[in-house]
Amino acid sequence: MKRFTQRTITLLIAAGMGLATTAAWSAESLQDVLKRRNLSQQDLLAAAKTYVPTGKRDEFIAFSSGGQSGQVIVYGIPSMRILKYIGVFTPEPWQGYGYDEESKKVLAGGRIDGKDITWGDTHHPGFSETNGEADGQFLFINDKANPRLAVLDLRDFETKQIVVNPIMKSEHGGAFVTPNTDYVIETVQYAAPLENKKFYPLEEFNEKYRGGITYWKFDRKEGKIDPKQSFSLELPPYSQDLADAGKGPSDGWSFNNSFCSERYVGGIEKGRPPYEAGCSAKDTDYMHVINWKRAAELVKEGKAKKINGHDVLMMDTAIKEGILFLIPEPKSPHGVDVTPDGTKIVVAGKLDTHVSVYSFDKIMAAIKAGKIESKDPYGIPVLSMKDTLHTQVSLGLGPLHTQFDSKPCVAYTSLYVDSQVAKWDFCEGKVLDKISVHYNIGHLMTMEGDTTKPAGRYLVALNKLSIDRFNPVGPLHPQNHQLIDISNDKMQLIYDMPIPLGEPHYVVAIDAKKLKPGVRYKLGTDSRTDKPHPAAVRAGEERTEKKGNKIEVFGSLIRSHITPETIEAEIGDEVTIHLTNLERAQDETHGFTVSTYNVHASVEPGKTVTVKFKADKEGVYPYYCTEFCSALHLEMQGYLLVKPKGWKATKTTLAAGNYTEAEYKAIVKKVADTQTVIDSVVGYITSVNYKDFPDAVAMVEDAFDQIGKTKGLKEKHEAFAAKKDWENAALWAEQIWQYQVKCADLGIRAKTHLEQNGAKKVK
Ligand code: K7E
Ligand code: CUA
Repeated sequence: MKRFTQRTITLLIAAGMGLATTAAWSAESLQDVLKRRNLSQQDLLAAAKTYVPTGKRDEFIAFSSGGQSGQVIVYGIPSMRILKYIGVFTPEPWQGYGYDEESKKVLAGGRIDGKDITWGDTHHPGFSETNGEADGQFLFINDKANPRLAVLDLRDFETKQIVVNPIMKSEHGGAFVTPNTDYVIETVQYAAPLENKKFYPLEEFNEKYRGGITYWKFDRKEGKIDPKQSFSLELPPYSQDLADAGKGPSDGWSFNNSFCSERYVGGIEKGRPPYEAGCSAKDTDYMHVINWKRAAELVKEGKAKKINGHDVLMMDTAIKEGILFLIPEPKSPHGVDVTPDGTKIVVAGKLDTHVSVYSFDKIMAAIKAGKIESKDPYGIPVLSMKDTLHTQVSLGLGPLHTQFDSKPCVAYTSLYVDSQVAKWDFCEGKVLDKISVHYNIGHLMTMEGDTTKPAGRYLVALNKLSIDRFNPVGPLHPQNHQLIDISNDKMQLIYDMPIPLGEPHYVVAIDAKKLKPGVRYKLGTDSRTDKPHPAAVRAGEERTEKKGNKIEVFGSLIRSHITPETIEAEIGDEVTIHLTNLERAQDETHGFTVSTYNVHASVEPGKTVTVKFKADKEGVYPYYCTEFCSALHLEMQGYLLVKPKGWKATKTTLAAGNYTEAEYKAIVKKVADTQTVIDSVVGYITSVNYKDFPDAVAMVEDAFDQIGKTKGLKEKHEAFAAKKDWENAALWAEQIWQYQVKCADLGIRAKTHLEQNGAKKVK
């Protein structure tokens, strides 16, 4: 401990004085390295395109589905460095997600039939949009297994809401956003009865099982989905798959594909041919074309039926009102993507080499002219492919998903079977380039590639198999996100990134400049509701209340101290601990846990968090801060004492330490030395225009806050010294140093921040 503090002070002094040792530069040349590591010129080019030097940042930020992990993975492009995992459908301990009361409420929104579901099969993240462009405010993501949708706020990258689909038993097509985020679209995957907990035998599949599409109303001001204003359309039991919202001229319409429109029900154990055979027998399935704007009006006019308390427009109504049409599409399609200008819809038929490009104008013309080719078994009008197709292009085997370039008419489609990306022209209908990926690509993604203004530059191939690409880690392999440079005519593969957290079906990326996340909360915020936390405290307001067998702690966290330092309970008490992080400095997060009580909180600057448990075991349980927040982090501790019923104290004094005069004097000297450091840092800060830098101002405020706490302590330790009470003298002097260290740490960080951001001298 002694040596540590000596070292700390040396470091502080060195940093404060701006002394730094220069590392000796490596003598190895670039040529040497190329040879030693067996790298080609091509490798070097790829490295130059992806390497983000230390201290520099990425151009785009990607939000990837975390697949079966039920989370979202955030990474930078082109470096492919992982920045964060965000807990969404699954508890995530680092963020306290599912271990503190506020986030438990979010997860509880995802309960189904009163039961917790602690995982999710996330597939499709989607950004909120303004006029068809990604606006960087919100992210939505679906859970295919348990039909749910989550809302993430990109101001703090936290999950704020989970909603359960009221009529679906599984979904796939979500989350697709309308151009101004009025609605988030979700579609059924596997048909089932729409009424909850209702059994019908598979023999009644055609009559009683249904598909559907839900339009979740998003309230941007509240940052939440409003289930009451949301509605669905009943659809035939044709495994509806992915969807996309129209944009520009096609705004107000949505498109989704389907497979197994054969409505085949397997049963190989009863001697019937299996699902795969029955579900791909026909040459075509159906694209669904829906006028959602009109549908929303019809719901307002009271034309919907309530199913499970939710507004559902039945097929009959949709047909009668002329808002639902089908168009044949090559069999077992997967992706459906509207072009950035909103004039065309691209569908890829997994079991067909073609992508089909439909013209929105032609679709509208056919509807207007009443050119109905046939009706499906439910009476839905079917338009003909011939009347509505713009072009078909043969790209290769297993086309799945399509994304767009910043260059007009240029699209990229993944070829699952061929393990390739095809670059092609959807206006002219011709292939432009192809590149091999490793292996079996599912989705692909270009920067802001499903908006009205794709940014081009990079493409990420999300490959299902990585086989031999990475160091082996057992039979379960990571997947491979491969980065491809698309800024030139020829595509170039430039990076392999293993994804170690489930199968990420899809990812979206946004220009990093569009994201404006905060670095601190307004003091006392409940981050999950974005409202003031009722149990927040300011410094000095901390208290513990006991009512009957309920103990409620209103505590605080600040370097390097938890208030209170002890919590005393009797066995069986219900303990609620609210903690407010009083810090304002950037990245000064404290964590909190109590030994063996399975609670954890991440308390970022300004946040208030609650943990709750029943003290059902007698004993002594340390609690501590779980983030290495400061030099005295390990000392950020306390005890929960759970006493047996009716326990009485017999000893009332704590053990005394043996401090000498020499030790006291050494501490006083240390305090004086540290003050010199602080004075020099303060001298620098006040010599520049630090007030123009809000982050620096916040740190300086925090620093003064800390040093302000030393008031009166000098008199105190000197009074004890006069009485030769060396223990109290030494410890009160030491407490001054504690505050000084925190003050100096903040000051030095403010200084560094100012230097790095070009602060100027003022007179
Ligand atoms: Cu795997 Cu979009 Cu769910 Cu295609 S999906 S690959
Ligand atoms: Cu706070 Cu460690």
